[in-house]
Amino acid sequence: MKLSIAIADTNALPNTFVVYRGFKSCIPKAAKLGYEGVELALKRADEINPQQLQTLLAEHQMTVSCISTGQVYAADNLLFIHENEAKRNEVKHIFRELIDLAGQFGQIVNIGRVRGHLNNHTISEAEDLFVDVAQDLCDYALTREVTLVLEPVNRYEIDFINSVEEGVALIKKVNRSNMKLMPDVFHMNIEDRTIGTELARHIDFIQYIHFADSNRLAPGQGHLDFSDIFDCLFKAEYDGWISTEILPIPDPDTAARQAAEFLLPLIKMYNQRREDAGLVFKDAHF
Ligand code: LER
Ligand code: MN
Repeated sequence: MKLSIAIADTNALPNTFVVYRGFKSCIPKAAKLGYEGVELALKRADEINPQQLQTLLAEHQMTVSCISTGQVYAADNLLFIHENEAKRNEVKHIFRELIDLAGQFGQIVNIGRVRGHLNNHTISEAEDLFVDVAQDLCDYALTREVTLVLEPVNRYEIDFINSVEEGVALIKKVNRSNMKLMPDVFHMNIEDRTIGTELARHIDFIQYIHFADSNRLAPGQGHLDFSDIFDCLFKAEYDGWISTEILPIPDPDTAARQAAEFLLPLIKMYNQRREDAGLVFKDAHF
């Protein structure tokens, strides 16, 4: 298990859920705090200069854990289940470019709120539209060895795919080996019956996890039971990324430091426990 942190470009919209803004200034800061990965929160692939990013990552011994796409939704209201076919094609085009970038960096692209709102669709119409776009993109992503991960998001932000159970049911409908789940424990605290047990129950679908506390502050600043979450993940043999996606409160540097100070010792213990149990080389998520 490794720890990552979400970072967006300096010009990201105010409602972008990231701790840090600015790759050049924040990747070094995150590395110094002990993070091993950076989740690139992007609107378009051309926000990244691959050569420059490669140099920056190498210099600070960091890797990209994932490319997340909240801004594709927030900036242009582009949705997988948009009723207008031209808009759906536009989102596919943007995602193909992000998938190309992920082929070089991280091999994972998330689908958060960009899946869309129900609006006038019935659930079954929305699912059909989603499956169609997701299958098309998964087939493209397979050629780049990239996995798409669907993130259930709580009901106050979106009305389509709120719980882990709903996410898994839709992933089964997409029926592609590179379509997986990205649970976020902040959303699970609102939508799911339990957190740890539910993660363990669906472990075969889980490729990546977002961590924040109950109030979306750094883990340790709210009332989620992280020792139970780690325990359940251990028993389920999870060995992927944990990514810190928290509010930059009281300020980005403090929030990032609080999360690292709380999570890194727990992750160290977790990895030691895995090694003691002879599990370390079992999984190849990284
Ligand atoms: C994004 O990862 C997230 O958790 C949502 O609440 C916003 O897109
Ligand atoms: Mn999230």
